[in-house]
Amino acid sequence: MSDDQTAAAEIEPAEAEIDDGSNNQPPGYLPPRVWTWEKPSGGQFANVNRPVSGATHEKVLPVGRHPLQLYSMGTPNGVKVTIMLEELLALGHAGAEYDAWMISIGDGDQFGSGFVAINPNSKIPAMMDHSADPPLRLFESGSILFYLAEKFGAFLPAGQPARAETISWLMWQMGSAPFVGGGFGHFYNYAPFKIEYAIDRFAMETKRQLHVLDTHLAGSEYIVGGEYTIADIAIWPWYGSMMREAYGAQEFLNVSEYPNLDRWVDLIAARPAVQRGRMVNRTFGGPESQVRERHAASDFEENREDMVEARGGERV
Ligand SMILES: N[C@@H](CCC(=O)N[C@@H](CS)C(=O)NCC(=O)O)C(=O)O
Repeated sequence: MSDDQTAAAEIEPAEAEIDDGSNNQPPGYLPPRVWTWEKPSGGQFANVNRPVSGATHEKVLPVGRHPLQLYSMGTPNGVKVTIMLEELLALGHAGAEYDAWMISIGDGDQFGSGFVAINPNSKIPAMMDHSADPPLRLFESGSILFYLAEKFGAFLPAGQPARAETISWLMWQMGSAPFVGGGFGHFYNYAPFKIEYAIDRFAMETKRQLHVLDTHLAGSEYIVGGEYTIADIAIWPWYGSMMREAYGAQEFLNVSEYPNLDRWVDLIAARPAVQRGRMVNRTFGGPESQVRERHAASDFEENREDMVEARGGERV
């Protein structure tokens, strides 16, 4: 069989398995010839999911005083960028000062016209660099990390093979985590009911990925040898949270099987810039762990959510 034939065979519909639909979920369900958007899909986020792209409303985004303007939320994808910015500032790169504005994805802020103009894909994080002429837009967390690493010459090794290895792991993270969040997390936690087939499929893949990292980290202090890079910064928010608290699934996934990954999760978590970065644009956890918007380093001392709440909502 040629490669083309193999590929064609792999995308043939599995007709034998769907025949009369009696084994399907719900029983009797058969996919129509043409899918149409007739009802919300159910589950968390159903209110914001649509089968089309583009803006749903006019909304001009605020612009602060720093060159870098981040529009984001403290999810794992958002936290990658705030950790990177805090790390750059900790290294002394004053040009990495930034304003971090809240985009509340549960409220549909990602579909405002100003946000869509920066990211046509309507997902956080998105960023503008106003120090470029004309100002430059950035979307996709991996691309933002890569851009910042090149701009400041930091956290991306200059020489080979370390540079290639860093980019390989960065791309691994970008390609792999959707199976964890959009796959496992969705069906284990957010779906309106539990589907064994879906949970089995994505638990299998999530554990496989955790094992990839655990095996690699058995022989490597950081993701790329002895050097902390954007590969660590990209991987830690997703896989660190899978090891610690995400979806309340740690026992289910038996994460104690991954001691090398466990060591690395603590190693990264101990970094002060990581601790600051994960607080930015955060909307969950205790109010003392949240800095909803960040416009200056002093926000960590003055505008934590517990302090803002104590002042009746006033930021200083
Ligand atoms: N590949 C993208 C994924 C971004 C992404 O999925 N962002 C989520 C939050 S973690 C989002 O904005 N969801 C809103 C939506 O889907 O409407 C990246 O890494 O930047």
